[in-house]
Amino acid sequence: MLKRIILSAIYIVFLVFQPNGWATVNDLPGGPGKFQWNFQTPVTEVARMQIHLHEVMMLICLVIFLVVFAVMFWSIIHHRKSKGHKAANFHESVKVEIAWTVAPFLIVVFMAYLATDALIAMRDTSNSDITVKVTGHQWRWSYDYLNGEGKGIGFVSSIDQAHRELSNSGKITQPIEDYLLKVDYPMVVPVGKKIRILTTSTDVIHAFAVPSFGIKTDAIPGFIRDTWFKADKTGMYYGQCQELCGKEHAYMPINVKVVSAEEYSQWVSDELKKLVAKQDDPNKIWDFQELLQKGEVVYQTNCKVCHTEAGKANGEVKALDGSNIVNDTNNAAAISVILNGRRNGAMPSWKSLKDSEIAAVVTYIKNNWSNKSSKALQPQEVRALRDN
Ligand code: HEC
Ligand SMILES: [Cu+2]
Repeated sequence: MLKRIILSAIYIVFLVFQPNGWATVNDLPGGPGKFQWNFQTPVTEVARMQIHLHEVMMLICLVIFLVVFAVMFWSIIHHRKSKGHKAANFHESVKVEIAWTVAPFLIVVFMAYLATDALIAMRDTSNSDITVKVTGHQWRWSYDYLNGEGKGIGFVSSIDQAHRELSNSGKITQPIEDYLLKVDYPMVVPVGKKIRILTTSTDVIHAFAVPSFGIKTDAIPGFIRDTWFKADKTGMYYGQCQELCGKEHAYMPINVKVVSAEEYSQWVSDELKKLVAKQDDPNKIWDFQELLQKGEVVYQTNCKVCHTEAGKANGEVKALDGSNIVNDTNNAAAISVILNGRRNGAMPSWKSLKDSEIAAVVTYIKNNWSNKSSKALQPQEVRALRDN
């Protein structure tokens, strides 16, 4: 009853202040629910341990709360002045001081004792079946499968562009189940296998978190940290970056698809086939139209966030439209800005893109808006400028 009243009140607040926002979500199996009050449904042993621990701790807090307030109110009522009570005088009572030091100490030690199993389980990344390196970038995640049958698979996972645009427009008329949680390439893992995650970052601190797995680990540039999970149910699970990392922080969701062992093998073989197909023939000469088309896709997914659709200046981001570097007849300047980044990563390094992707995006920015070079730039030119 009380819950209903409070929920209705929250609905009304949402209705008044966010006429579109409240219609944008629905309960999501394996993810957050609408007006969810408690943790997301756990699908790992660690997540269940954490929730259990949380409940026990809350109970301990509740008991302490009740005892302290009972004593307090009882004292206030029974020792009040109007009853003519004379205050007892026990300043610097050694007994009381020992009691209020020892009692909390014992309570804290007891709580630590309860938490030990869960903490050890969370940190134990040994004997994993699969290791995946997860790298945070402003503002997307990339995944690299380091061992097992999927070894060699690697991809960048970005928020669904349609969702991202809807968020800006604010014009959402019907609920979208995985609103702002959908990505182009979810991380895929087999059910019931211990997955070790290594986290790191290429720019600022991000945090990789999936609540239903009970994991949250910072991704720190220059450091590698690890965590693990073993999902015991197939399905789609969601998380978000949980360390404020800049303007698009709210738009770097995490989507883990847990599948059966057979489906995983199938996915791996499909991905490996795609990898082979994607491996560009380094000597291929691309034609202009092909590069423009590919370049537009690369630009939309990687560059548009900062450089805008129109290629105009955007705060500290320099305009590409009319830029001297971009229009320089020598391509090396533009390629090396893209390969190496600028100003400590304000313009990120795009070394992780393939030669053909960089060649395509440079061709695209050299021939879009008012820029016109009408010349195709080949992947070899990029290869030649890589320092490795
Ligand atoms: C995180 C934001 C961000 C993203 C994403 C980004 N850039 Fe930049 N870019 C910048 C900033 C900031 C500068 C200006 C750096 C400076 O002050 O020298 C810049 C500068 C450049 C320049 C040099 C322009 C000039 O005239 O000096 C080029 C070329 C460029 N970016 C291309 C790209 C391409 C291609 C992509 C996509 C693959 C991309 N950028 C993605 C932020 C970004
Ligand atoms: Cu982040």
